[in-house]
Amino acid sequence: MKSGYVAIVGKPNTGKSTLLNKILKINISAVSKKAQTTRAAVLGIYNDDDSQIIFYDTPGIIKTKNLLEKEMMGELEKIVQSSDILVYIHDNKNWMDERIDIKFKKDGERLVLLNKIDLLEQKESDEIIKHLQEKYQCDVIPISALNDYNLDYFINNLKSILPYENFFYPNDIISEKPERFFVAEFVRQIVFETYGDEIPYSTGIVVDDFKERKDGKDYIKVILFVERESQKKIIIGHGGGMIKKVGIESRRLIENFLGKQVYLELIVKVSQDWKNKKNLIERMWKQL
Ligand SMILES: Nc1nc2c(ncn2[C@@H]2O[C@H](COP(=O)(O)OP(=O)(O)OP(=O)(O)O)[C@@H](O)[C@H]2O)c(=O)[nH]1
Ligand SMILES: [Mg+2]
Repeated sequence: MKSGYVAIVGKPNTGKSTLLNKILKINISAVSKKAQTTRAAVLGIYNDDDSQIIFYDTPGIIKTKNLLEKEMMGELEKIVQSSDILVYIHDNKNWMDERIDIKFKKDGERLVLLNKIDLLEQKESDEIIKHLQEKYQCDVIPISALNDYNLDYFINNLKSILPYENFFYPNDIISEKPERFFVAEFVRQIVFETYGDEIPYSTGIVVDDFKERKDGKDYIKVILFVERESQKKIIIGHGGGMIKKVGIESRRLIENFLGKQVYLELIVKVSQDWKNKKNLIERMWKQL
C-alpha cells in the first residue's frame, strides 16, 4: 500500500487538466483550447488496489497582473511546497520557454512529462526530450494525455516513488471540493468554449445559491461577473440567445456530474474591477 500528494505543474495550456481527467476517467477539471482555463487548483484522487495518488491539477504558471492572478500563483506555490512529488509537464509549444519560476521548484522527487506527443514527429520529440533531460537531469516520459498514450507507464513510475503507506482518503471518493466548485467550473468551461478571446478572461463565476429539493429539481443560481456593460451584452447575446446556449450546455455537464436534474439560473452582473476585489475572489475560490 502506497500513497502521496502529487502536483501537476506547468505552463498554461500544456494539458494538465486533460491529464487529470484521463487518469481519473472522469471529467472533473475544466479543459479548453484556450490558455489559463484552470484558476483554482483541483484535487483529484486516484485509487487502485495498492495505491492512492492525490493529484493537484494546478493553474498554468503566469506572470501576475491582478489580485486574482496573485491568488492563483500563491495557491500554486503552497501546493508545490506541500506536495511529495512534482510532475512537470511540457507540450510541443512551450518547451523552449520552460522557465519554471524558482518558487515552483523544490528538491525531492519529480517526474517530467512531454505531452501532446501525437502532434510531434519522432525527430522533433527526440530533440525536445533531449533538451528537457539536460535541463532537469532526469528521464522524460513522452505522453499524449488526449489519446491516453503512455499514461499507465507514467502512473507506474509515480507508484514506484510514492512515499507513504497509509491512505489519506477513503478509497471511494474522487475529490474533496464541494459540488458548488464543480458547478462553477462547468459554467466557466462553457464560457471558455462559447465566447471569443475577451469574455473568458473577463468573466468570474460565483454559485450564489444551491438548493436541494426532495420533490423536484435542485435549484442552482450562478452569477457571471464581467468587467464592462459591453461584455454583459456579448454574454447575453441577441435576444438572450447566447446565455441560453451557455445555460443549456452548462446544465448538461452539471447534471451529468451530479447524476440528477437541476434547474439552472444564470445572471450576469457588471463589477468593473472584480479581479482585484478580495471578497469576490474568495467566493469564486471557495464557492461556499
Ligand atoms: N493534441 C493534443 N492535445 C492535447 C493533449 N492534451 C491536452 N490537449 C489539448 O490542449 C488544450 C489544453 O488542455 P488543458 O488540459 O485545458 O490544459 P491545462 O494545462 O490544464 O491549461 P490551463 O488550465 O490553462 O493551464 C485542450 O484543447 C486539450 O484538448 C494531447 O495529448 N494531445
Ligand atoms: Mg487546466
